[in-house]
Amino acid sequence: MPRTKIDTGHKVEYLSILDDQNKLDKELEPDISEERLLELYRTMLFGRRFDERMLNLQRQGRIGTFPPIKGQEAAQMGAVFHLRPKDWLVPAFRETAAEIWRGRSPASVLLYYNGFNEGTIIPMEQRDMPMAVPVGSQILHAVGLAYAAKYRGTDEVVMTFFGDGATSEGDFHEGLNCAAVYQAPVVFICQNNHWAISIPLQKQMHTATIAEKAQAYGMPGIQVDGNDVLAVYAAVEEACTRARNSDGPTLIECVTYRVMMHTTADDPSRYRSEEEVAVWQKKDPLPRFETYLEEKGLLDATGRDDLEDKVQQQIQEAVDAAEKQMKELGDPIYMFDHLYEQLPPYLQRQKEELEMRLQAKKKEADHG
Ligand SMILES: Cc1ncc(C[n+]2csc(CCOP(=O)(O)OP(=O)(O)O)c2C)c(N)n1
Ligand SMILES: [Mg+2]
Repeated sequence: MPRTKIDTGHKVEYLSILDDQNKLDKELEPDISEERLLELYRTMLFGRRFDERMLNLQRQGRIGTFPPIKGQEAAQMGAVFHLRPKDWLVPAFRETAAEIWRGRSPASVLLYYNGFNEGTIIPMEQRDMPMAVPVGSQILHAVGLAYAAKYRGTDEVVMTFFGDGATSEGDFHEGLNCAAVYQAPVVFICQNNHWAISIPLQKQMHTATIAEKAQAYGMPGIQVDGNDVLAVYAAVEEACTRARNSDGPTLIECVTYRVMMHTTADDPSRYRSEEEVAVWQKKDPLPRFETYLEEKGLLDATGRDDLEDKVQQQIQEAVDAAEKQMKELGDPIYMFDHLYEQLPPYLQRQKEELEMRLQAKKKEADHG
């Protein structure tokens, strides 16, 4: 019996609409109303400025460790913008812009990164799952939600985000397989930002793309320029339509870059070059989208300044509200209170360390 070849019929499609030289492919330009285009821009700008402010707050000791999103605003907003309130968002831990657009208050983000349980509360009617720090675990939750939506005969869509590193977890493979078998209405958004802490993409996998992994599970997969918000928007629109029409899941690989550190506890200069970062800074999604809007006559210098002012004001209000609430709440030490009747030794040690740090902080404040 000679060896034969099975033609799976698949090639990986790559989509870019507004390239990094700002050349627009008119034929592929998605049909988005002027109002929605500006809203999309506002949310991306908010995501960027809030991230910058959080970094300042962290460096001033006013919030704890957090993972910056800078450079990934298009991948997040171009995707989540398609969700209706009755759809589900299942984030990882780097989707601050997407979560805020869905309705999470920026103040609650600040509370969360200061260790207050109050920063994790999601209103019952809001169909968002909490941030998932165990890498890849949220993928399974998304598939379960989508299976339930299908079982109940709704047209709800579930969108989940994860990184390139998460594709090495068993949860990713189990999740995609299960979603395809049950034709569950999930949109899998992989933000391939080239790094999983200090592990570069080429040490994470041996395939040319992440999108091609969809083929093995029997679902459509596409790679898009994740710094081109129009390309993300167009690809995710197709995927959401597919999910709503009971045509199953899709994997979308958004090629982007983590411009900043993994979290504020990380120093990327120890493992990557400045030259590499500089290449990606030139592909920054925000100026690219700004130029597009300017050329359409939707944005000018005055409009941009006004928006910057409004965004900064909103951020300041959030910081003030969070700091006021934190003062009222006191110390976040009660985070240890309700999980165990008796704390295991490792948590007891963490509690004591936090108590010590909080006392030192108080002393420092008292001495001006
Ligand atoms: C199961 C698990 N293993 C390890 C970690 C530690 N960890 C946190 S983030 C991360 C890398 C994630 O990389 P990626 O999925 O590419 O997401 P990114 O941080 O780039 O957004 C690791 C290993 C974790 N949180 N959970
Ligand atoms: Mg990554």
